[in-house]
Amino acid sequence: MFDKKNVDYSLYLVTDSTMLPEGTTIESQVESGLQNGVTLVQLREKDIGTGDFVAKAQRIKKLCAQYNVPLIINDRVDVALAIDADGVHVGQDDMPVELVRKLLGPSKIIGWSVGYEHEVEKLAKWGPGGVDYIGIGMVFSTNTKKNPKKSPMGPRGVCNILDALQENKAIWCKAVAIGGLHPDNIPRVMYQCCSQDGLRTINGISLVSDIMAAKDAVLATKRLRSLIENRNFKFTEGSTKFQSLSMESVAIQSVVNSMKQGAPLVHHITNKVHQNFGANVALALGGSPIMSEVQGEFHELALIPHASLLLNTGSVAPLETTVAAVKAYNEAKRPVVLDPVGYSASTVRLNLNNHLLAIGQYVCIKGNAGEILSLAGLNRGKMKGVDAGDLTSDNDVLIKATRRVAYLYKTAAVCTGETDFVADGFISGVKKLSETSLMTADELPCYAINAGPLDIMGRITASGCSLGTTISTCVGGVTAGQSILSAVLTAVLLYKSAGYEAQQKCHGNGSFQVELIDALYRLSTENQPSSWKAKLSKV
Ligand code: TPS
Repeated sequence: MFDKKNVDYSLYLVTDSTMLPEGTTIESQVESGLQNGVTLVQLREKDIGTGDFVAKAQRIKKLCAQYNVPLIINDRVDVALAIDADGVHVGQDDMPVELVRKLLGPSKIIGWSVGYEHEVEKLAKWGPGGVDYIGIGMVFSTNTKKNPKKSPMGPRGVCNILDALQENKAIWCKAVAIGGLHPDNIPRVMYQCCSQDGLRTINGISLVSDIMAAKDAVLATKRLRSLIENRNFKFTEGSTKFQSLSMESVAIQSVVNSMKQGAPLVHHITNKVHQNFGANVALALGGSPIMSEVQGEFHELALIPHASLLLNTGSVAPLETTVAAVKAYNEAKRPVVLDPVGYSASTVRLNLNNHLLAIGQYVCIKGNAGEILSLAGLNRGKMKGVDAGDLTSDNDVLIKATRRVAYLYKTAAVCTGETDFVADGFISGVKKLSETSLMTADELPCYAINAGPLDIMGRITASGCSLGTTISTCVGGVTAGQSILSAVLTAVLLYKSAGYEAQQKCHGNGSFQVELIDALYRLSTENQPSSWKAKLSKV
């Protein structure tokens, strides 16, 4: 008899005999998994008679025993008891957990499907005698579950559940993620999913189709196992390690040099108002702008050296187009900058932006105060106890929100305003299952960039969007080993300094636009950051 405290949840296979490829059986697929690194098995059979279920369970139990791997039965407590399985997994609508425990006794494993924080509150009340682990999901959409009642939660949803486990002190309860998990998204899920106190990550990856529907389940399992062992999630050629960047630092000059030399292709998917101005900003910086929504060419564009993608959701391009673009650039390990314009201004925008946040990894997420507050979940509507004053002008709240966005999406978060804030979320990326993060959300390094009031910026169109262009051009130029965060900070400093210069020289809104482009050209060409007006300080 195994000890349930020592169960290895890292690669948890859930079966389904309706998707087996020709020439395979449930036994052959499970055995291929067991031989190559599956650490836990759940027998899940939906349309099958009790007799057949028990017979199958006995065969699978024998197999699992050969590899010293526990066997969990889905839903059917009677079958689990009949074959003396190691545990039962139940969903929210199945037999209540208290009854399952009563029937199984204290030493068996009980797993529960969880999608909401209030479910975690419930399991915390039951204590260690209740649920042993939860299956958090669905993370992404899946064809495996018929008529799913929940919509995909994305890594952020998993983070919320991990937070709830911490807040409710359910320390004994292990957690696996499930739903639409495949090699193209597992490393990112492992990288992003962590509670905000840094202390809890997922303990395992649980999946059905990636192994059960695999023509070669040996290869599929080996690939999964190696992703789980690998602690380096590489989503950009640039380095996500960052030391420091002072105004005198050569780091800024080297970022600008790389940008000029690399002449990055800056692929914009952006709103119509921004397209022309953004293209001119990219050109002034030495970049090569392209405004393409032609899905067929995304992969080709992403493979061009120094290509970067700026995704500005202001004009709400078709979901399919934006998703394809993010996937192409993520796959090519080229940087993607997200500007979630009007993040939650309407349901359509909220859904689109949340979908993009769930399916991709961004080197930078840039927004104004309102957008960053909403992304962080700190906007007034949701924040308890705050009913007066304008949060968008409360710097302490904005800094907290910027750090939280950086932490949630493991990105460089930029919050724009009279003072811009930049938080480094890369540092909090989780390296491996069950490992804790280096930092809490509130401890993330955060920087303030200021050049005094630049009111005129708000009086021309697309000035905020063009900071996105500047960031994309800077990060596109980054060479291997150069830091992404240096590039983001450099872009913010450069853009603000150019804004200051243009404000001094212009005669009104019209000439400000022209002067801004001239200033971006001049400051980046001269490359003397010590003379830039915008100053950086650590907060
Ligand atoms: C550990 N569940 C949620 S999504 C899904 C299932 C079966 C389908 C995933 O398929 N957590 C655990 N066991 C369960 N049975 C569930 C949750 C329920 P695919 O990997 O093919 O997307």
